[in-house]
Parts: sequence; structure tokens; C-alpha cells
Amino acid sequence: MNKSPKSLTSTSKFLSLVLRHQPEVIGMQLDPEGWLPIDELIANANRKGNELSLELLHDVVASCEKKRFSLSDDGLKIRANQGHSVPDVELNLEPVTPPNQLFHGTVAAFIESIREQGLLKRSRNHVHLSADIETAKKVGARRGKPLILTIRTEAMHESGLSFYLSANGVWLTDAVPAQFIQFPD
Ligand code: HQG
Repeated sequence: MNKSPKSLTSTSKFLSLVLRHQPEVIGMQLDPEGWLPIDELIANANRKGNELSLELLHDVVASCEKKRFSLSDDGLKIRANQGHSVPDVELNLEPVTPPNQLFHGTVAAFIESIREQGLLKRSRNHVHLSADIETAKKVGARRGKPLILTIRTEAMHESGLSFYLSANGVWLTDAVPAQFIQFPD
């Protein structure tokens, strides 16, 4: 089997598509917590021409730097740790107290609208925040020259808004009102 970095990357992208956004491309539906049975996932992927084996799937899960995917304790199911746009996926994460501040990487084109509306989840199920500036820079750099917003999460939490920490260390919340955002000069 070909386990080149390229096949790991393309399989990771395929799994992100199926487990976060469009399970219907292989005729499947995520369970309420976002899981798919691995045996059915592999069978359906291959049936639709996306070559996938248990070994390749395990390699992708293990080698993914951002730890995008988790296996269930019994090893029979897989889900994405965050990033979903499939509606009604409930990861059942416990609300947790965030650090005093978190960061969000974005680009200049969005700043005016973020000043007016705050951070919105848009196509995803949560707003994604990073614990460190370096990660936020990488997130923003996907779209252009990154601009880093500092989120006053302690004040937000004190005002009653909830935060969740995904299994791969991404901070999630429903929305960030503009009053809690510190913009770069
Ligand atoms: C922007 C990657 C205008 C927001 C990353 C962002 C992350 C607004 C974009 C994960 C806005 C949404 C998520 C408003 C937010 N007006 N623009 N009111 N509110 N935005 O991709 O945070 O590699 O849905 O700034 O590492 O960029 O896929 O969110 O630019 O963790 O695993 O709207 O995706 O992870 O974009 O990235 P996204 P994101 P993976």
C-alpha cells in the first residue's frame, strides 16, 4: 500500500470532508455525537472510489499533527475533534473555564465586519479560538496576511458565556461579542 505523505494528506482531507462537512458524499450520516462506524466508513469510501484501509486510517489518525480525529475507546468508531459544519452534531464537551485570554487569527478583509458583529461561527458549529499566538497566526495565514485578535475570555466567561476545549486543544465558543475583542493597532 502507498503510504506516502501525499496519500496521508489526501486521506486526511477526505476524512475531514466526511467527518466534518459532508458525510453524504459516501452516503452516510454522522451519529448525534459526530461518530461514524469505521468498517462502514471504509466500505462506503471504497465503493465511491476513495481508496481507504484500516491501516491507512490509523496512520492518518496517528500522524496528524493537529490531532484532528479521535477513535472511540473500543476502536470501532471515528470522529473529527472539531471544525464541523454538519448541523446538529453535539460533541458533548463539558464547559470549562478558559485562560484569561485566547487568540483568533483572521485577515484584514474581515476586520470591519468583526468590529460590527463580533466573531460569528459562520459555516461551522463554533467560533474557534487558539491558546497561543503562533497557532492563531497559522489559522489566519490560511487566508492571507494574518491579523491576531486577542479575546478577553476571562471577562466573557464572567459574563456567563461558555467555553469548550476540543480533544485536540482548540477552544470553542458560540460567538464572541465585539466588546470582548482587542483589535491590533
Ligand atoms: C471570520 C482550521 C467577518 C473568521 C483552523 C474566519 C481552525 C468573520 C472566518 C479551524 C466574522 C471563518 C477554524 C464576522 C468570523 N465578519 N468575518 N463577523 N466572524 N469571521 O475556517 O477560525 O486545519 O470557519 O475570522 O486551524 O478560520 O481545518 O474558521 O477567518 O482551528 O483542522 O470568518 O479550521 O483547522 O473561517 O478556522 P473558519 P477559522 P483545520
